[in-house]
This record gives sequence, C-alpha cells and structure tokens, in this order.
Amino acid sequence: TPVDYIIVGSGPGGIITADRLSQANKSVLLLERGGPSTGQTGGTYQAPWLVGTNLTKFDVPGLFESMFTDPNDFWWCKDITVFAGCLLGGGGSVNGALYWLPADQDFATTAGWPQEWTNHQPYTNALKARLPPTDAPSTDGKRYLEQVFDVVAQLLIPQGFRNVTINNVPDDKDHIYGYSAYDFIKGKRGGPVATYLQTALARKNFKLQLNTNVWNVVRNGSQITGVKTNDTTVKDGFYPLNPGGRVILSAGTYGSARILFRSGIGPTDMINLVQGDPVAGPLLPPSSQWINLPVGYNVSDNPSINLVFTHPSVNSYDNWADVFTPGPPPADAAQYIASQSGIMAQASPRLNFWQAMGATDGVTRWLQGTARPGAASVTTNYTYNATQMFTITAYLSSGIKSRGRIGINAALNGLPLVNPWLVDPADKSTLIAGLKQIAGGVSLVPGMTMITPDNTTTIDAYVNSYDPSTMDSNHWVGSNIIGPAGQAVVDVNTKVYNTNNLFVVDASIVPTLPFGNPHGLVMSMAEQAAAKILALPVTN
Ligand code: 6FA
Ligand code: ABL
Repeated sequence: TPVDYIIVGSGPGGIITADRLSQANKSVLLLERGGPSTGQTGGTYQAPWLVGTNLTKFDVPGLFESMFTDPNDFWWCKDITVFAGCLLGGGGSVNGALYWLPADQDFATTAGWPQEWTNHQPYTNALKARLPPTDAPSTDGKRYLEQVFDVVAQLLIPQGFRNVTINNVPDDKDHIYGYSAYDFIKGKRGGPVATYLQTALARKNFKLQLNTNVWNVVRNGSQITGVKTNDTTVKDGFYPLNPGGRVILSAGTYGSARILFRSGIGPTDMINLVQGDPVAGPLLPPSSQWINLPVGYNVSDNPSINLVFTHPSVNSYDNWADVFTPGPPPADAAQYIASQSGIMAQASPRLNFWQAMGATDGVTRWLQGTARPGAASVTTNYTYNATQMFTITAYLSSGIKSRGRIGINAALNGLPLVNPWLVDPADKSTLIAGLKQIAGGVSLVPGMTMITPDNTTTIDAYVNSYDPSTMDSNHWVGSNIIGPAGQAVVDVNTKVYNTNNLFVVDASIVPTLPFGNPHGLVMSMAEQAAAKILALPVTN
C-alpha cells in the first residue's frame, strides 16, 4: 500500500524524522537494510555471560569496545570500507554514545548553515526533553573506573582548564573538561531506538520494516514515485508513494550518497560506475534525466590522533579484552545483570575536554580530547605495565578547513575517494600544537608517562607517520551538503535540488562538524528537518 513518506534508514536521523512525521498523522514506512539490535527490538546477539537475560551486545554500554574486536562483526556495513552501522538504529546502536547537546555555534551561518537553521534551540530542547543526556549512566548514580578522570584532570588543571557539567553549558567549549556524557538510559543503550522509535511504533500509521535494502529511488524526471528494494515479496521490489508523497533518505553519509548515485543523481563519474554495473545500470533513468549535483564532495571527518599513557593509579580494565567473552570480572557481571549498574553500565570514555586554538591563518579551531582506560595500539620502546595504560584521543573539531570526497567503486562499495584529514596546513599545525601541549603537561603529573609516542619519536614525526585510516573518527558528514543552489545537494528544506519530492535527513547534509561527537547535532537537526518538511506545501 502506498504511503505519504518512505524513510530509508533507521539511524539517528531516520528514526527521529519518522517519529515526528507519523506524529503529524502522515503514513510513514521506515525501511532499514539491517536486522534488530537491542533486546527490546528483538535482537538476540548476546555475550555468553548474558544468556538468560534479554540484554544483547547492543544494550550493554560496557561492551562498546568489543565492537572493534569481535570476529562476528555482522553489524558493520560490509559494502562500505569505513565503519558504518547496518542494523536497526544505525551508528546509534554501535557507537560510543557520547552525546553532546549542540551549541549555538554548531548551527551558525559561520558553520555553513542557512540562516533559517540558526534558531536550533526549540529543536534541541525537544530533543533534550525526549532524550536527556547523562554523565552518570550507572543506575545507582555512582561513577566507576574513574582513575583516568582523576589523572587527566591533574594534567588539565595546571593548564587552566575548568571542570563543568558539559551539557549544562553547551556554548562553553574553551578550556573546559568534565565527565563524559551519553544517551544511555537506565544503564542500557537508549538513544532514538529506545525513545522516538517506540512512540512511532505505537501508531497505526507507522510501519518499520527490517532487512530491506533500498537500491534506488524510482523517478520520472524530478518526480519520485517510490523506491526499488531487494524485497522479492513485492512486485519488482517496488514500494510506492501516495500522490503528493515523499521519499526521505536517512541512510547515512555513505549510504544516502550511494542511493543518489544509483538513482542517477550526482557527479557523472559516479553515475557512470553505476551504469557499468549489471544489476544497477539498467535501473538508472536515461542520461537525459541525470541530475548533476556535488554528491560526495565537501565531506569532513575529525582528524584524530591517539596518545597513550600509563599511570600507577589507572586500571586499564584489561583493555576491555575480556568483556564480551569470557566476560568481565564476575562481580562486575553479576552487578550489571542484577541492576544495570557498575562498570558495564558505561562505555569506555571517562573524561572529555575542549580548548580553542589559534592558528596561523587566523581561524580558530577547537581541540577535543576524549580520555579512556586502555588503548587501541601501542608502539613504544619503553617497558610498560599494560594494566595501567590509558588513551587520550585528540580530535580537531569546529573550524577545520580540510575537506575530502567520498563515493563508490566499480563494485558500488562506499569508500573515501579523497581523504579529508589534515589536508589544510593550518589544520595540521593546530592539531600538532594541541598534541604538544598535552604532552608538555605530562611531566607535571607524578607517575604519568607517555608511552606512545615514546621519547625517541617527536610529536611531528608521530603525526607525519600516522596511518591515515586510523585518523578516521567515524564522524563523516557533508556528502549531501545543505546550502545554496549551484553549490549544495539539498536546499534549506533538505530537499534534493532539481527534484520535487526527494529529501535527505542524516549526517550527510551537515555542512561542518560541530564541537563534539556529532550524533547529538544530527538528532537536533532531524527534529528541525521534520518541522521544515511538514511545513513545506506539497507541490507535486
Ligand atoms: N557519534 C557520537 O555522537 N558519539 C559517539 O560516541 C560516536 N561513536 C561512533 C562510533 O564509535 C562508531 C564506531 C561509529 C561508526 C560512529 C560513531 N559516532 C558517534 C557517529 C554517529 O554514530 C553518526 O554520526 C550517526 O550514527 C549518524 O547518523 P545517521 O542517521 O546519519 O546515519 P547512520 O549511519 O547512523 O544510519 C544509517 C542507517 O541507514 C543504518 O541503519 C543503515 O543500516 C541504513 N541504511 C543504509 N543504507 C541503506 C539502504 N540502502 N537501504 C536501507 N537502509 C539503509
Ligand atoms: C566516537 O565518537 C568515535 O567515533 C569512536 O571512534 C570512539 O571510539 C567513540 N566515540 C568513543 O570515544 C573509539 C574506540 O574507543 C577505539 O577503541 C576504537 O579503536 C576507535 O573508536 C575506532 O575508530
């Protein structure tokens, strides 16, 4: 049966949009290529120590680091070369859940947003009301494994940093630090799946369909009539729209770009790759109907560099190596199962900090730090005690100028075509200055040692030889950038240029990276996009 809105992808962008449109009495079909995630959604993938509960890998915050070490990693999109979540909830079901309410500057025109988007407060407030952040996710309200917080605070205080509750002062991002904040709820993964999706599911005019991969939109010139999927139970895999209906792509920065290419929308080189594919090629509209837009350009991701330290007070929690199997220390497992409290009720980060940095080009950039027990990799000639190691990841956030390009290859897999990290020389010198400042404070903290890089490697040399793929922060935005005609992919209402009824609402429309890890901004943006789409008269 035809619907008013087909939304493609159930990440943070898609779920919130679907909930708000269905709340306005539109008939909404949410198509998701992956399967269930949390126990509440019918997910069943469990750590052995959780058998007998309804808690899946995706529910338990303390299992976050095992996303990167579990050999059965079915949740990643296998046809995208960088990390992207292909399951209900998208990236929001596998991420670290660090959750920052956007600052005014994150939606400013200086950040590339159209003037009409700058009044984000009503939408951010709506988000906060549905999904309040917490920096004490354990159900007993206590904080656990806080040694890293204490040590890094000792590093920051002499450098003039102040301790704040970060989400209480979103605009205050210079020389501040605080507890890591999350969108966990009651000691479990919360996010849009546990909140917005549940209110949508209660409505008769909303339907969620899993395991349905959208290949392309079906269109007649600028008019979209529905979507083509891999679903063999419906004729031609086709899902139709009502007259006046709309398709909203929320398939993520890589996923939505690929659907556009496969629909004949984007740069010609990408559509030509689609044309060469035996399955996708014949589904393209005739080349006279191709729409040339800068899909895949203007992409950014925070460049991030890890520094690894040890301190005698720190408990690296065995570098999270055992949390999935055989399981965390028995007392921690029992505590979590009994009451969703304790160490397993939180993901790995313990402290976040921000600082404004001047740069040689006169443009301010912000440094964000995330500190956590354990380390992803250590290269050192020190002998060190692995049970005492911890990491500070330094991200360059707002103000970065570097941009890259993403696209597809001949197999139609999504991938970066031009890496977006530290292309701009002032981005690079600013991040290096930030790293040097962190490293320079270490000697003031008794017992703290920086082991990667070690004393034979300068910060400059460390950055210069850093594997670009590990500079990836998983914060990809911009492939379907919002902005003016002739420069952008979507207009001020998130409608794809030169189409009547095709929209994009996900990280891909974000013009520049916000201060923090981006999914909080993406969710506020979806609140605002849904309002703009509902207000837009139907013209088709
Ligand atoms: N952001 C934060 O704010 N805090 C974090 O701690 C954080 N950590 C991570 C992280 O640890 C990892 C490993 C990753 C990958 C990302 C992290 N992020 C973090 C970034 C954050 O998760 C993303 O910015 C956010 O999820 C973006 O939301 P979107 O709605 O734009 O897109 P998603 O990729 O989440 O969802 C797309 C959905 O569409 C998926 O469910 C996918 O399966 C589905 N889909 C894709 N193609 C499709 C198709 N053709 N047909 C049907 N469904 C499709
Ligand atoms: C984020 O926003 C990043 O996208 C993730 O990369 C980050 O997690 C989480 N938040 C938490 O800060 C890191 C893990 O802690 C590392 O162990 C892992 O190697 C890395 O992601 C992979 O990108």
